[in-house]
Amino acid sequence: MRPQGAAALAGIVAVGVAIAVGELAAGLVAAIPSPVDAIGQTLIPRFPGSVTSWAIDTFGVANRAVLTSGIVLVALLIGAYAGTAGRRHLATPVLLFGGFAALGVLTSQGQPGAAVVPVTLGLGVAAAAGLVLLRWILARVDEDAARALADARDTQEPGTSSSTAPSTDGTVVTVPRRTVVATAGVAALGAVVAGSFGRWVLGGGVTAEPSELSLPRPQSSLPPVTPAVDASGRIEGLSPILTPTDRFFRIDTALSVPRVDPSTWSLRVSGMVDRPLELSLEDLLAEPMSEIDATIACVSNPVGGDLIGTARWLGTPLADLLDRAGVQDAATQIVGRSVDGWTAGFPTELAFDGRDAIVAIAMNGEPLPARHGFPARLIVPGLFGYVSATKWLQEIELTTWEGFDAYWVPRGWAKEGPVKTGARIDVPRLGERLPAGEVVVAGVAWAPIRGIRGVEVRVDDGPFQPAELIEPLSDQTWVQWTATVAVPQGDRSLQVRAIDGDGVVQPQGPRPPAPDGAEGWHRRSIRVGD
Ligand SMILES: Nc1nc2c(c(=O)[nH]1)N[C@H]1C(S)=C(S)[C@@H](COP(=O)(O)O)O[C@H]1N2
Ligand SMILES: [Mo]
Repeated sequence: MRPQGAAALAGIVAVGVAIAVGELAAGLVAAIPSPVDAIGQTLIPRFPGSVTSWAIDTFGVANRAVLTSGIVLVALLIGAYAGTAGRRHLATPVLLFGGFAALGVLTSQGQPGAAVVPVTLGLGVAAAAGLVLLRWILARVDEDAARALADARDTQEPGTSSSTAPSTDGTVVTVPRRTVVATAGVAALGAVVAGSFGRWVLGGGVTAEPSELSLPRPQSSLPPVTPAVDASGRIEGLSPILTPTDRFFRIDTALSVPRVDPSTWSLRVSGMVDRPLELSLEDLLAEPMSEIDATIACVSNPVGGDLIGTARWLGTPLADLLDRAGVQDAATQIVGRSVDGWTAGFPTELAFDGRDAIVAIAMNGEPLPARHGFPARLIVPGLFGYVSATKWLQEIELTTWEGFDAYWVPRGWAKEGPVKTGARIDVPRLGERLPAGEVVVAGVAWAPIRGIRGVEVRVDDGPFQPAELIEPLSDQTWVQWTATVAVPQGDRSLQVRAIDGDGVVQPQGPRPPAPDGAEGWHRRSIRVGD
């Protein structure tokens, strides 16, 4: 291996180690946000809306991972440069590593819960670890190169011309691979293990706070979900009527899950109200609680997609809090603001029109997990998440409709986000081979808060036939449906459409998710017979 190559490798590994130490520190110390995420979070709002939308369309839920990988990749490339430059002058890597640490410290200051001293210490240690490792490997590389050069001079006898002898300008001097590769390998492995552990913790792997909370009882409880109201026990592959929390979709702009300290957290009701409120978590838990079943959906959910789920939420009615604060007549918009500065807004009247809008503190009988907004979030049945479902809620601000555009609006998404009527085929599964004859088709359909009046299925482009509806939990939730249809042999497709509670047939579309939600009748290809 040539010394320059070895030096570049050393630089890459050293940056990897520095990043890993930074992520590990972030995982272990709540006041240190992930440096990689901090840089990413600072970049995101600076991207034009078209770039953000493109990234979400192209990479879907993975867009976060793509951004963080990109940042790490660029850092590793700069590391390769730092390594080669560092053979001559250690000043270059010192500047680059120091610069990265400084960038991490600066960008972290916009992150929730960040404290300057721990961040500076953590990133200082991370940069120092990388530099010490780099210096050590570079010293070995130079020693080995010098020795190889000396050996080459000794063995080169006068008058012989050996094709294997290295030239004295050093260009083909080789370094014993073992030292560099072994050190680099061990360091890289350590970096991967430490970095992954840090990321795992940041991703919500350890969430001590939520489980410690004891939940208040609702004023009246909903009946338990029995097999009679959940057909998923009978039909394999059908979505359960309540989505288990660990299978619930997650969508947000947070690169790492905000970890809120329940002892210092508070919720404000502010803006155009006569009596602004501020509630600690204890205060909030003491409010009257209601239990509601509601389906929430993401505007980015494609036809047939799974960015939709139903949970039994526990929370205090939004209307009660607002009445207490005294909403002024001119306040036409309710804006939810999260601890990480994200916002969502919807018309004030929707908190008072009879739907069960709540400040939720629990889902499916457990305190909200960190991923889903611990300690509190808004749930407004019938509205897409991006206009309503603020997680890690910190402030409910009353303002005017014209006076404020929430996070996704300037990025090209519609200002109003009612959930569109939709239906999805869960069974049979994609590409499933089935015996000829009668085929059981099943799935879910939703039109919160209008409810579902009917669901119809058809084979290929044949006539639509009515499906059977399982008794819904409420008009705010999806319904399960099943149908048994005769399917002739061959490559076939099944298609579904829903009819909402007002009797309106779901539009055929197709339309993409942007700017206000996808439209289309979900179709599934199957193979029947041999
Ligand atoms: N703080 C915060 N809350 C947020 C978001 C976000 O980016 N930040 N995304 C919203 C969007 S777009 C959706 S679809 C829902 C998803 O909720 P879930 O992740 O609990 O399923 O959260 C909403 N709440
Ligand atoms: Mo969303």
